[in-house]
Amino acid sequence: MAKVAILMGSKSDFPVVRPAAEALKKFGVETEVRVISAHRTPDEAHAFAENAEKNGVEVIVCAAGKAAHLGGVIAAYTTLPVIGLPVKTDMMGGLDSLLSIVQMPSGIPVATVGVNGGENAGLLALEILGVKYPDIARKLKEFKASMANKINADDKALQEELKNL
Ligand code: RP5
Repeated sequence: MAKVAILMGSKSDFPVVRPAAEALKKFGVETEVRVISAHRTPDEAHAFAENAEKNGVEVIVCAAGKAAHLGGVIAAYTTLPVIGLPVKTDMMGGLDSLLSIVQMPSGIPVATVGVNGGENAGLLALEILGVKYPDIARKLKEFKASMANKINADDKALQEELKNL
């Protein structure tokens, strides 16, 4: 069974992480969700990253805010794909978190989703897993088709409304 780890720098990040965990659960992916901080528990971050692959983890999502170094630190110790999830802060809507995660030095990539983009972090993890697991790839195709159906239905309904303007 596919396995994803979702790490967050603080329990206060959980509301942002929740949609990622929900997306993965919906697709039947085993998920380990942990509070591990690059700054407050650096030894745990190091150990987690170093052991992740042998513990069966295939993708790691790292949510953090402010000087958000969790994704970068985890990526430094593993070759597993790391997805950064910047958490919104009072500083310019989370620009501090976003830049801390996305502006990695060459050689240590962290695939970064938008600020508070929990669902997209989960979906991106699923797309990575879909390369290996045909069932996940098939479910993603169904998910995209249902989104397209909804947008087409909304467009149709809007055209009807516009006739009465
Ligand atoms: C970061 O600092 C965490 O990821 C969190 O977003 C931010 C604030 O943490 P708390 O002060 O709420 O614990 O490490």
